[in-house]
Amino acid sequence: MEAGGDIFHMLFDEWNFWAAIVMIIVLIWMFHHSLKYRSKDGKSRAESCDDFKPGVFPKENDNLKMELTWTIVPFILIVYLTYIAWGPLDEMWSADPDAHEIGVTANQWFWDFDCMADDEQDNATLGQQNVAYNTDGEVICEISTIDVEGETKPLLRVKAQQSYAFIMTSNDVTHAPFFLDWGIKEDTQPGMETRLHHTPSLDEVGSSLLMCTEYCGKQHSTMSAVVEVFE
Ligand SMILES: [Cu+2]
Repeated sequence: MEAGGDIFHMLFDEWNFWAAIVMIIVLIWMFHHSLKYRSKDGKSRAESCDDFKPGVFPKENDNLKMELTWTIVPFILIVYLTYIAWGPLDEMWSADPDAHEIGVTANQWFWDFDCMADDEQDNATLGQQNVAYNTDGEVICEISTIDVEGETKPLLRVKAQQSYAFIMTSNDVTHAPFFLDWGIKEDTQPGMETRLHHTPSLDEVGSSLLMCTEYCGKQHSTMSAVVEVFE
């Protein structure tokens, strides 16, 4: 299974499926009980409550089997949903030694990318690399800019089916790049390195947005970039 997108979408569908099942059971239960236990003779509850004594638990209404059921069944469901939710975390935090590393530095309020090319592969000078090649000489990372509704935004181009590790940090406050179409995000912290892993699939060929999803100041909402996957 591919990292990122697919696994997140499957997880989303499965959570929605179980949420729908739980909702249906709760709604049927609620309407059934509202109708079945309705006061029939028009009396108020206080009048119709048979022998109700304040402060005394009505033991005759107790039902251990039912209490155990509504404790144990949801517990099993929650444990199961928690377990399957670990899958994507494992994918995006995995350490693929063959992944091509891309630097991501967050600033108020823009993104800096770095293709981190090997010096042997291209003779670019030290510092930020705007392009990187694989051993076959194909471009696997390219950085430029793009006009988005009149504003210049960074454009990061990456190759489908190539494994990437994003090595991330921040120059000022906490930010959180969210690769919208890939469904992955992670905080960036000043003075700390965080990582994200993703292998774009052929289904992800095309452009999508990267947005900051940790409020970082007045221009937080404009802190975006375009990520393009090419074949
Ligand atoms: Cu931000």
